[in-house]
Amino acid sequence: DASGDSGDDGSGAFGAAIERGEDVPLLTGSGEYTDDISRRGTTHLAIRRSDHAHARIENVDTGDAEAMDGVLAVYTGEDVVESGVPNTIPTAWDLPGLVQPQYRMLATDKVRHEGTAVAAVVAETPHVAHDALERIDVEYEPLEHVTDPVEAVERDVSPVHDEAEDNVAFDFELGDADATDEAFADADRVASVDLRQPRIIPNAMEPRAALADWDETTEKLRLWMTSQNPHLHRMLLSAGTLGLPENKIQVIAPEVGGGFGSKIYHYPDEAVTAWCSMQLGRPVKWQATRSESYLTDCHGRDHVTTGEIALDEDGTIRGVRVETHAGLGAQLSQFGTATPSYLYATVLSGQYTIPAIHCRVVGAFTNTTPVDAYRGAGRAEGIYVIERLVDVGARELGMDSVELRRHNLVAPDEFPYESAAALVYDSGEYERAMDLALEHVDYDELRERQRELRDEDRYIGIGVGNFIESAGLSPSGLAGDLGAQAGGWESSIVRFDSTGSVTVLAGTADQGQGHRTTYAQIAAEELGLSVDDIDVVEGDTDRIPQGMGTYGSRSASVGGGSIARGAREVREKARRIAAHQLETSVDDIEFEDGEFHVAGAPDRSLHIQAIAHEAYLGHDLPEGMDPGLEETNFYDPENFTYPFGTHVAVVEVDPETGEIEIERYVAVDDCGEIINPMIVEGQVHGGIAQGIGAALYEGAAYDDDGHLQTRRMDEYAVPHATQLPDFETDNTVTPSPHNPIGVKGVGESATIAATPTIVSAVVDALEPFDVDHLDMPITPESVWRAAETGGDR
Ligand code: MCN
Repeated sequence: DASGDSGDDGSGAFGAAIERGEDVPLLTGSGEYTDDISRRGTTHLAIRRSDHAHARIENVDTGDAEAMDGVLAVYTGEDVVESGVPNTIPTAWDLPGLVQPQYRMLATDKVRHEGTAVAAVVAETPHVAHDALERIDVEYEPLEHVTDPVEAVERDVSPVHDEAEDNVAFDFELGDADATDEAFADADRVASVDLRQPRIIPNAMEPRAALADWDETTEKLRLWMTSQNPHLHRMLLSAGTLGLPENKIQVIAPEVGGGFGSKIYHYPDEAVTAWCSMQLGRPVKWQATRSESYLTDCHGRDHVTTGEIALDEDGTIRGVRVETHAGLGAQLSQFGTATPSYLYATVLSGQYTIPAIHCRVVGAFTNTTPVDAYRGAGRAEGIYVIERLVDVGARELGMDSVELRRHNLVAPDEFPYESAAALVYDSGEYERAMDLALEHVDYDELRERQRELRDEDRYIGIGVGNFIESAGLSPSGLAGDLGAQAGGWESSIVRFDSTGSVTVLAGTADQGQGHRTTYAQIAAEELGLSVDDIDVVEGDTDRIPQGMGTYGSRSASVGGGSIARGAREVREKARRIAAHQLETSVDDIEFEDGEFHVAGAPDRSLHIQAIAHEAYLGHDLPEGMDPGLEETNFYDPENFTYPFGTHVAVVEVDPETGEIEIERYVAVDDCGEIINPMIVEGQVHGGIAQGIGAALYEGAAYDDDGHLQTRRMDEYAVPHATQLPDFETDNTVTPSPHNPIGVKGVGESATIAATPTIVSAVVDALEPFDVDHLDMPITPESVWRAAETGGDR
């Protein structure tokens, strides 16, 4: 029963590889993105950004810019302060002892990273606005800067914020330190790894954009923007930033060209766009350039870690200890505190039964672009650490890494499994997925081939990556206990109209994931209809009253769960109308393929679409029933979902040239019941590409002056299709018991899995050269050096 426990025969839409309905407008160019939208009298905003990593602002002279033809206004940070708006970019996640410095729309006293917004120009055309930026004269007194999270804390450097003299924003601990120390003392062996997870720059196809239209007569703001969560943006913009009630703000996310996390956050730029419109009473548009995105979209990762694993000779893992310095950048971004703390430390048990875990994370301010969630967010960093530890542990024991993994896997009968890192895993069959992945590559034969090839001085490596993910942060109460300033629920409306068509209005917001297709499949299944009968609407806070948005691979489970529940309520109301009109009791009504019929009398039937018509006529409804056929649903799941799987990579490295070739890539994923296998496969493909990108190509770099060196697409290596192998994908299906449709998320799984899998494969290939670990991105140069020196350089 692909539709979970709904108990009725659906339409077969759930589980079908239906083509994505959204693709035709996207592929033919008729999709409407923020920059495609214009209002009468639209003006254009450009933002002057700091070219210093750290400096005091001595003076901002806007006179020359203001005098330019076509310039309407030039604003500084002082102007925003004087306007009296609250002027705060709030963080949405609190932690014990968190230092929360002021974060304003435009800087007033200091710039704290290259790219800090210092002044705003509004002009009649975008070209004039950009030209005017150069006429703004900003005088700075440069200050000492720091870009590395360890140096920020350990070296005596001038603080990024006066409130945090040692640059420590938080010092977070999870797990039982004493029990972990004991486990290490009692264990036969200890292995460790020092590793870095470099900064990743998200590369959505569409850079961020906003169009704000303040209506002075109604005092209402309409804001079109590249948002993954319009309702959260409405919430954060309202009280904290602009000082407006939520009902005076409409946030609309039209087509959004990718996000990967970067469009979750409440940045200064969109807020400045809105504020400028409120000042001028005219529509204002801001469209980031690609380089501006590189400087200002929140980066991901930036961890420096020491991990240790305690083992017994037989391969039993006794404990794991992790200490990480996490770079937060110059300001606390929305979920920038949650990502390296709870989202990271809680997955350190991976797929394994580990009795003792302790993790400490020092969150450090640095003079860099703020860091926040990037696809895999926290979970990717955590799984990377445990998978590297399992590999170095296997080396230490002289054991095959698959055997070490197998020895410690959480078994199917141990669920729900409470890990020592505080999560309760819902369900899983880890060994089955691992064996399936190993079967695809014929693991034993492959190891044999590896041995033979080494005799010919050829080096293939086999990398295995086991992962879990905690997807869809919930329930809201738990999120609140951990510091979230937002809920973990999702909301939707399922609405029949009088012609029998259905509109699903959902609080999530697609950026390419295919919600219009998969949500239609869920509703069609529950209502016995075709997907063509269903229209899905997202991304408009005036049409969809409430929502939390799309991140953390939550839409299928939390958003889809809400839609399924709403559709079931609608179906039950329709059943009561059917019983009434067919003059029988509700219990005697059966439902199949959209048709309600009297049990044992299939010819006495009414179609749900005909009932919809009756519901809106309201002429003949059961006594006391209100007309209409729609339900609003709020769904707050009782737990996360826990997707899992095993990825296997086979690489060949050439120690002479350092070249790495990926021969095969196999991904076995388990995301519970699958709504649309084609979309799931697409998500896995994209995720693997990003995971490989991190392992082999990507990484933001700062120079000695604190300038971003990788500031354009030709300086930052996003992998090309030609650098990627053919992906071989497969699935196991272990339904989530916490979810009305049995689904688990899939949007981040493959990114989480692919990075450790590839690193594991390259390091495995270099085993004869005594290489235990290589930091990312692993380049031909680093492979060559490692082969030369055994990983010492
Ligand atoms: N799905 C399914 N069956 C399942 C699980 C999911 O058919 N068992 C479908 C869903 O219905 C949805 C898609 O797969 O159409 C992804 O679902 P889900 O895992 O719930 O993730 P979200 O929709 O919440 O998307 C967020 C996730 C994240 S966190 C990042 S980052 C990411 C990702 O999705 N960014 C993306 N995938 C992306 N894909 C594109 N094209 N662009 C991005 O920016």
